[in-house]
Parts: sequence; C-alpha cells; structure tokens
Amino acid sequence: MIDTGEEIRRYILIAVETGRAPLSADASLDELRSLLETAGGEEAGRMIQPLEAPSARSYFGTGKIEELKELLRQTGADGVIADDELTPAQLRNLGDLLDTQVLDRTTLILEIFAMRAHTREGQLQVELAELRYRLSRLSGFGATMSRQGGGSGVHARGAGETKLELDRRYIRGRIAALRQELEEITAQRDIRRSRRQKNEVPMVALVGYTNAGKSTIFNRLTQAGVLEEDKLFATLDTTTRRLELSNGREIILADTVGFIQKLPHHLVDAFHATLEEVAYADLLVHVVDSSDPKASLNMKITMDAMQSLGAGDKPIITVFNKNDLPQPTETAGPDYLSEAILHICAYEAEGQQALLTAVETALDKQMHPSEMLIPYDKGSIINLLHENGSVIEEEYREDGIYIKVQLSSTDLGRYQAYLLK
Ligand SMILES: Nc1nc2c(ncn2[C@@H]2O[C@H](COP(=O)(O)OP(=O)(O)OP(=O)(O)O)[C@@H](O)[C@H]2O)c(=O)[nH]1
Ligand SMILES: [Mg+2]
Repeated sequence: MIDTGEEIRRYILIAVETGRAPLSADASLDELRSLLETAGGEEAGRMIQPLEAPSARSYFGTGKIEELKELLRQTGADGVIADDELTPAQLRNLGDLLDTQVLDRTTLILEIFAMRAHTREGQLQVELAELRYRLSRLSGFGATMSRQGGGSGVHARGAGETKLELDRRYIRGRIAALRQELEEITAQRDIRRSRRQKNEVPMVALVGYTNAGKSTIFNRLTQAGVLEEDKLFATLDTTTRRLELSNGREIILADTVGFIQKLPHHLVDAFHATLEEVAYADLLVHVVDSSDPKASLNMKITMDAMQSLGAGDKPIITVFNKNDLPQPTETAGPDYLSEAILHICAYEAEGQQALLTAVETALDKQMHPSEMLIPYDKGSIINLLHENGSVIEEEYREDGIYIKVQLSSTDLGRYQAYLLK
C-alpha cells in the first residue's frame, strides 16, 4: 500500500524511451508522478533508458539496473514504479535484481481506483478489474503474485494477502459472481433509461481526460456537490442530474470518469457499464484542460475512447476549459468535428452560460424522424418542411399529403398540430 497513513513512501520512477510513443518518456513520467501523488506517495527520483523496446527479461538492461540500484541506495527510496504494465517475468526479475518493491503503472492506477470507488457499482468494477489483472498473471507465476501483492496494497482493500493464494478456479467463480451482480445493476439502470427515453429527456454527457474540469463544470451547472479535486481520477462513478435550460427544456447531465493514456484495458473493460451513459448520450461535451501542454494528445485519447465505446459519431461540443491559466503556445488541437468550440473558465458565470447556450443550440439542431399529414390547403407548409427538414417520404393521400421528415425539435414544436403520432 502506497498510502500507509504513516510516513510517505517514496519511489523511483522508471521508463523506457523508444522514441515512438506519442509522449516523451519524461512527460509520461510527469503523469506517473501525479498518479503516485494521488495515491499518497512521492517521487524520489527518475531514470529513463533509451531502448528499441523494454527488455523482455527485466524491463531495463543489466547495466542500467546497476545504476538504478545505486540511485535507490542514494535516495533511500521505498521501491520503483515502471511507467508500463510489466509482465510477471519482468516484475519478478526486476524485483530479484533490485531487491526492492516493484510496481507498475497498472497496479498504481488500480490502487487509486480501489481507494476512490465509493458506490457499490464502482467497487464491483474495480474488484473485477483487479481479478482480471491477477488472473492474467496466474499462469504459473504464483510466486510473483505474492511478491507483488505483498507490497503493493492494491489488494489490501479486500482480505489482504491470503486472497493472493486463491487459485484460478476461485477467481473465475468470483468474476462470474461479480459480473452477475453488475448485470443486475445495469438492468435496473436500463429500466430507468427506457423511462427517460419515453419522456424524451435528452442526455448530455461530460467526457474528457482526467483533471480536465468535468466535475467542476457539472457542479457549477447543477449544484450537485460532486468531488472536484486537483488529483487524477477524482471521479469514478457516473453521476446524473436533471437540469432546466433557459428555453424551459429539461436535460439530464452526466459527469463521467476521466481517461488517461495507457489506461489498463482491464479497467476500461470493467468500466464499460459506468460508461454506458456515454454510449446512450444524445450529445457529448468534451472538456479539455487547455493549460495542459499535452492537451491535443489528451483529446486524442478521449476521442479514441469514445470510438471504442461506440460513441464516436455523436455530436460533440468541445470545451477548452481553464482559460484563466497561462496557455501553452501551441494550442492548435486536432481537428475534430464539433457542433461548437468554446474557450471558458469553469468558475466564471459567463463560460457556464455560454456552454448552456451551446447545449441548447446543439440539441435544437438534432433531427427527429416524424410523420405528418398536411391538409391540401396548407401546401406552403410542405415547402417549409422541405426547406427546414430532410424529407424521407412523401405521398399524396385522399385526406392530405403524408410526409415522413427529419425535423429539429424547434420545428417539431412548430408543426406539432400535423403530427400523426
Ligand atoms: N484554474 C482553473 N482550474 C480549474 C478550472 N476548472 C477546474 N479546475 C480545477 O481543476 C481540477 C480538476 O477538476 P475536476 O473538476 O475534478 O476534473 P475532472 O475532469 O472531473 O477530473 P476526474 O474526475 O479526475 O476525471 C480541480 O482542482 C479544479 O478546481 C478552471 O476553469 N480554471
Ligand atoms: Mg471528476
């Protein structure tokens, strides 16, 4: 456990520079440092080795490991943390060679998630992710697991070390039980969701990289009191609130878990249920911390995640947040198709209002398929429908002109009298 509640644990952060990653090893270690601080630890130093690829045997090469040993001695650090997910062999060999606690990015993220999951669903998902991670390394490396688990505390939330000795069959059984329970929760949510859809309340989801300011915006707009913090992964559970726009229209706003580069796939899988809100959203608000020099990479990571959640084609409002902070010189982000692009400060009423207006406009523009019957003496309406909507079908009937057309909600309201259903 990194946060022991006693003295602060200090770690050497290590990374391999391949020259091919989108982020330099040093910048990636800055993020690892934030993760470590979020978990309650501290950086004692860092070491980067340029290599074609990490050594399959021990992550670093042998010579570098000697240097690392020396740095450990000099700093008196409690262990090392690798910036990549280590294989069981790398973990074991590195641990043996250094004779110290070895962690990796994945265990660190899992530890933070375990610390921060508060709802039943969040806890189930974290446990599921941990078990999957463990199962994937149980192929004959039981010894490694004990070593790793003994120090890491990722597992300490549960029954502790004895849990590590549980065999694969037990883990499989537990995974099945967790899945079942999660499915029940999901089913309940489905019921709520279909009720909502019947009432046609649109869902707007705040998405983005961790620490971008999603919860801050959510709280300012809804007075919800969700935890907002200058730490990574402050939010793990999706929170939703109803909100009335100035045109009187009601929406549901959802605050969601943030993304990060190299997010362990066990976690992404496990959090699919939580992120379903994103898949069902009518509109996404992509919040970007514009003061972050790696903002454009962060955007790409979020957009890739949207794609994998099946939400890649949804209408998006891009919000460059924190414009009160110094902005890095290179701000030209990637060119994603947006309904609107805003530059705001979440704390200021002006920015909040601008966002609400953009949401209103974007929702208004969304088209709904509708069927109408227009009396023959109202022929001018047919012309208007052709101009403002997109006509799918038109048929001259005895009692009037039948028309199937995609319309914005504003127009839908305007021509309500002629709706067939
Ligand atoms: N200066 C400044 N800080 C902001 C602004 N918006 C949010 N913050 C701060 O940024 C930090 C992160 O904000 P959160 O709202 O917790 O970020 P989040 O996107 O919900 O993060 P996760 O839940 O970790 O995904 C907090 O310390 C906020 O107070 C802003 O417009 N300007
Ligand atoms: Mg948050």
